[in-house]
Formats: sequence, C-alpha cells, structure tokens
Amino acid sequence: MSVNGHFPPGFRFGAATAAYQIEGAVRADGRTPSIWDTFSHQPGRIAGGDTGDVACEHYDRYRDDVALMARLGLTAYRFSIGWPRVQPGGRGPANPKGLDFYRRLIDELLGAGIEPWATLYHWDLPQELEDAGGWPVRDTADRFADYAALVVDALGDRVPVWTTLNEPWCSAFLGYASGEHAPGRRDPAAAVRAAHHLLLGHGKAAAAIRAAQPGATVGVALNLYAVSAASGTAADADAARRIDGLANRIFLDPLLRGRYPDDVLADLARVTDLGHVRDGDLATVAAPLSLLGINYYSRYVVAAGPAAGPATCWPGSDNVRFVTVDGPVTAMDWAVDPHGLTETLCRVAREYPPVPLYVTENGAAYHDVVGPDGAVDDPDRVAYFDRHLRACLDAIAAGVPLRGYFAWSLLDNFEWSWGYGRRFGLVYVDYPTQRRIIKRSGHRYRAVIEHRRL
Ligand code: IFM
Repeated sequence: MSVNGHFPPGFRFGAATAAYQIEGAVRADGRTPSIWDTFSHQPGRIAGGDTGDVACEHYDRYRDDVALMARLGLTAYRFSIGWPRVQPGGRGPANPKGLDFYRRLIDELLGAGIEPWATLYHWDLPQELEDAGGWPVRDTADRFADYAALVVDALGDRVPVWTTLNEPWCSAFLGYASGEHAPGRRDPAAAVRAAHHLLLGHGKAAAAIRAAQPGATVGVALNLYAVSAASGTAADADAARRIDGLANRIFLDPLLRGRYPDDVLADLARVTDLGHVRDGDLATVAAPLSLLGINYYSRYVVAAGPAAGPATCWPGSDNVRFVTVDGPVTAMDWAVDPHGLTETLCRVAREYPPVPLYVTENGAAYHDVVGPDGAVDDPDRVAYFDRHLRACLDAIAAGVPLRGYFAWSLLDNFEWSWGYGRRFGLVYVDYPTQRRIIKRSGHRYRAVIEHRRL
C-alpha cells in the first residue's frame, strides 16, 4: 500500500524501449531483416518514408544511453531483444555477436545499478518466418520457444525479469487484419490465428525460460484499454462488450483463466471456425505468470455503428464507431484519460486471479521543440505523467498489487507507421546529430523517483 501518498518500498520506476525503434545498425554483425525492415522499406507504409535503419543509433550509443538512465534515476530499464539479431533467420544457432551486444548492454545496466527487464518479442519477427507463414501458422510458436531458450541460456544469469511478448494485440490485429503494421496483411481469419499462436508462443516460451532458469520471473505485457459505451443503449453497450472482448479479454482470459471468453468466440465465429485451437493449447497458454505487464495509453468510447470498412483491426466486430470525446488529446489524437488507468488496474485485480501487476508502458507523444536556451519544455507530458502516476497511487490505495511503472519511452524513437514524426521520449533525440536532451518531463520524473512521491 502507498504510505502518505508515497510509492511503496521496492516500487520499480523505469522506462521502456524496443529494439527496432531505437537500435539502428540493422545490417551490423550478422543481423538479418525482420518484418519491420521489409515493411518500412515498402513505399507508402511509413509516414515520410522513415525506416528503423538508423533510428537512435542505440546499438553504438548504448553506454551513453545507460548513463542517461542513471541521470534520470531509473531503477529498472525495459528493453527488447531483436530476434533477427540474436538468431538470424529465426531458426538454428545463436549469433554470438548479436548476443554480445545485449550482454554488454545488460552489464552496463547492472554496473549502473539499473535492473534489466528483457522482452523477447517487440514485433520484429524474422522475415524468413513470415515467409513461412508468420504468426498465423502454428510452427511460429515453436520457433519462438526455441529462440526464447537460446536467449535465456545465454543471458539468463544476468536478467532477473523476462517478458515474452509485448502487445500481442498489435502483432495480431494491426499486423494481419488492418495491415497498418508489419507484415501489412489484411486477412481477418489469419489475424485470429495469429492471436492464438502468439498466446501459444508465450506459453511455450514461458516453459522454455523456466526450463533454462528454474525460478525465473516470467511475464507478458498486454496493451489494455478502458472501454466505455457512448450511451446507455443496449446497442452501444454491446459495441463496448465486443471491443473490450477483442482488445482486452481475448488475451486476459486465456492467460489468467485458461479459456477464451464465450462471447468473444461467438463474435469471432463470423470470421473463422477456430479449428486452429488444439486440445491442450489453453493449458500451455495459462502457465503461471510471475507478473502481468499492462501497457496503458487511453480509453475507447464506442457506439454501435456502420461497418468502418473491410480492413479494420476488429475482426467480427467491424460495425463499431469510435467516438471522439471532448478533452485533451496527445499528438497521436489519443484521449488523455488517467482515470482509465486506475479503472483498468482495478478491473484486472478484481476480475482475475491475483498476480503482481506492473504498468510496463505509459506515455504520450507531443510535438516537442528545442527552445532557444537549448532546453525542451514539455508541460503537457509533465502533466500527463503526473496524472497517470497519481492514477497508479489511486490504484495502490484501492488495494491493487501494482509493483512498478515504466514510462514510454526513454528516448524519442521510430514510432512505427508514424515514423519519427511522433515523439514519446523523456529524452529528446535530435536525429541529424543524435544529440540527446533530457526534457523537462525527464527532470520531473527524476524528482518523483528520488522522493518516491508526486
Ligand atoms: O511505440 C509504441 C510501442 O512500441 C508499443 N506500445 C505503444 C507505443 C506508442 O505507440
């Protein structure tokens, strides 16, 4: 519990990043292309034609970046391991040079007293595995478990916390249904199969991690939304039920209860017969979680509506309208709704079996500029973090077992289909020079960490 508005002892204050968004060096030391390399080089996919080829040059600048983390006072750092960097092509032996990079990064973190949290999959599927069918095919789950074993075998002695997947919703539904993300496919049935095989891959990887490192701390990070109906009508309530089902419960229920929700299965039956779900799969998926990571950004307010078109990211539930509500939005046009974070944390704690919770991502994009004095003043982001950290304290006061918070993101970086045009960092990156400037929100976060209170 929080004491007098303080975060509890041992509460982790971190920041998060992902390999493809910051590393650059896409051809260095034996790395092979991922689906994001392929996708970002296809004309028209990414705003401004941006790619992750160079990104924040973190592959070469990781020492300076860890020094920045130390200046921010972070107690933990959540990063992802690039699959095609450590296992080129997604099969076969490890690439020692790729593993060495993560070993050096982890040692630098440990030397700075910062706890390394490694995520195994933040969307960079080796292109060869996509060519063999990608997440819609079952074999990819086995490939993922093999990759997990190989990484944990090499780095398990230094990494205290593993998360398997980051935001499987995005991998499945933006990747294979709407096609806004790599690999850019528009096949709703394939997206539903992908969601299942991601969950299966998580379960198999969790078992592989524990086999290599008994007693390992293993979790998964889901992007969860607060969902509300736009009105009290039964039709709008049903729209909210369906979006909550496809955004939240389709992952929470298998992971924490070992079954898909009946209403979600009924909605999905419009696009697939679910013949890909085999006996025993859900027991594998529901392997005990040491922690659940929640990535929270905003709330969906939804109403029954006409179908938005053939290629939405909501298979079987396309006839839903997303309603804009009055109030502040970020540069992503996402509503700022800190209460939704408290609501989401309390809901998971109330409705599911107990599991330690972490906010593994939370943050906001704004159009930051460097002022004439060389500083980056970002009052909107300062307010965003303050309000969401307050929401965490509210959840803790309500009894939620919330153990830590990771800001998204440490650095401005490659924001997927938005390219470099959206900045989420606590630290500003001047891309032409790669100069880093701690924003006012970074200084503010440092003060919160130091005093353990707002
Ligand atoms: O940048 C992404 C991150 O990769 C996954 N979660 C949401 C962030 C902001 O869109």
